[in-house]
Amino acid sequence: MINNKRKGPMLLGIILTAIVLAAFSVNHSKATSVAKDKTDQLASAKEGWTITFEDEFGGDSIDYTKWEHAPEWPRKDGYWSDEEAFVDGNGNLVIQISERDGEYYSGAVTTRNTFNQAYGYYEVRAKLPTEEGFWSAFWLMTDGEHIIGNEGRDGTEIDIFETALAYKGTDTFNHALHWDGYAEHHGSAAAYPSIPGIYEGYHTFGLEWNKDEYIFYVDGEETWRTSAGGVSQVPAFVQLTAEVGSWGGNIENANLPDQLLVDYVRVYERTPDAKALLAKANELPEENYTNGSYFNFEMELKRIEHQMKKGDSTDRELADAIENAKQSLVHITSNRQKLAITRTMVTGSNKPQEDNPLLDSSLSPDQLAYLAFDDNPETFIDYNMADDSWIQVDLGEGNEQKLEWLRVRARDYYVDRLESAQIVASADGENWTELGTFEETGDGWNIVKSKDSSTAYRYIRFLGAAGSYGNVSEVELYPAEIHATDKTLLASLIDQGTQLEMDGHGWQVLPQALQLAAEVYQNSSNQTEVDTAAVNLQWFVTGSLTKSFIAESEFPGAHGIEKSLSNKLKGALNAAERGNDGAAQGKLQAVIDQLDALSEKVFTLKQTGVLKDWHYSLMESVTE
Ligand SMILES: [Ca+2]
Ligand SMILES: [Ca+2]
Repeated sequence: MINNKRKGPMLLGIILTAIVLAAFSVNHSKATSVAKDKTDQLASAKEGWTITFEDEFGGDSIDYTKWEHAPEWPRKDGYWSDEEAFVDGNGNLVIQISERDGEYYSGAVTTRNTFNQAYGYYEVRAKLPTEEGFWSAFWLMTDGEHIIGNEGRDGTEIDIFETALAYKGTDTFNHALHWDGYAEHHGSAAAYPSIPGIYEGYHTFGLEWNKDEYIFYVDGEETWRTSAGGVSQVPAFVQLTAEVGSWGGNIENANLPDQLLVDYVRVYERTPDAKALLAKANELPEENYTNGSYFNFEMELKRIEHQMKKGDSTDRELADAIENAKQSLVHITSNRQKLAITRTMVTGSNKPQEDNPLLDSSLSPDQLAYLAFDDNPETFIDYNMADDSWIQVDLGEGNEQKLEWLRVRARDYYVDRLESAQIVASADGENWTELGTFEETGDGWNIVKSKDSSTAYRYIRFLGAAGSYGNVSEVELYPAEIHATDKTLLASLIDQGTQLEMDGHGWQVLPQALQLAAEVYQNSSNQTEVDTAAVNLQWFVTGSLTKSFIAESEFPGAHGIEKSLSNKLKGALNAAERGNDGAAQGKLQAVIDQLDALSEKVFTLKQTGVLKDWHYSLMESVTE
């Protein structure tokens, strides 16, 4: 994320300048670009949005941490040239069009290697050039524009403004979208607003790009709203360019040089609602994930919640942390074996295929249906209309299965088309029972637990949602029977404990506790035994973590307290070894209380928030 943070005194100067200038600003907004530049800096805050990129083009050089020149090479009827893009020292980027020795040159800058973003709000304030034979543009581009298929969802050229029609003396310019390359499969859409005075003075051109549509603005007024191409889902870079070509008229008629003057470029993203995201993450059902991954996930959510309460993190930082925590979850199906589905088990309803450049049109309905079971997420089903469509698996007589988990993957870029898709099952191929419906779908695997894992079924069907195209790239079915013991939490704690021991931070009793846990890990396939061993080890790992933090704090009484706690832990460990009875639990709880009190004491002495934060999440995890 690029964010040009300004220092306090400078900001104060800007505010004072703004107040002084306010009285003159109405009719003199472009009288001096220094004044214009500084007043605008106050406007970059935008309610509900967070700025992710901005350049006010102050200073005496292009900021090359933000921009680079587009490569110098022939571009249509001219050349892109580094010389023709520069800042004017008055707060403007200049994209110039020049003639030198009978050749035409124009400027072009890009954020290709410095800044890319999907979605958001993009705004430029600029004074447009008016001469003939070229056009200037503020546009977003991605290499994905050239990928044929998926319309513009996998990449679209988004032209926020282009000025090719300036030379006609009209007030018309254009917004445009291009996708699927520029040749045979080229798709495009455009709008040609006419705004009196658009080629005089400075104007703002804005684009809101969200998951559903593009909304274009000029001077704050909406000028075009469209979802043409299906709306790009991939990050794009920002470009300011001019290029020579006959679309803009005859360059020989131009008085050159001419210039596009750019006052600023600002890019925002919607400020994420970290609080709502955290609440949603907390609702993820524990039983769907491995114990180990869910334990670490919960710890991380508690840490994030505490960080949120402290109030010194941005919503973006919190939202990213929540997303990372979710990504670390391991679904329980990763411990299971999916049903093996072979080609001959699969049949498909006789629905015509969509005419899609990504699909082999010679596939029979059954071959098409098998694309959902070929272990390749890039192959998918695409019907003209999915209503009443199905793909069926016949497991065969005597091979009926009880199913517990159902997983589906959407076709890339079309996750919403999977919403309301269903999996149903039947013993006789005639009477069908719903096993699950995919209500909300997203990228990657969408998983539902079967509503009936106690009945063995021979026939399973995937039903495309009515009104959709049946787009599904993979279907996986997981039987109820295969149920491996989940040792991921115990493994994770053994790893943590071993690391503490290796780093010399462990309690004296930690090796003993690790040995006990390792024996259970190796020998037991009883889930209760494994979980109990994990809970016990967790407390010793926690105690050892506390020890390492005492050493760091250089707390004078630490060693005495450590010794006392170590003895208590030893007693608790012995009790735990004798069996997981109430007395052992009670002793361990007493140790936890001691750790808690110790932490408070050290915290008071150190007067540092770091210690408290660290301990907050630690204690919550062990006392619950
Ligand atoms: Ca495409
Ligand atoms: Ca596939």
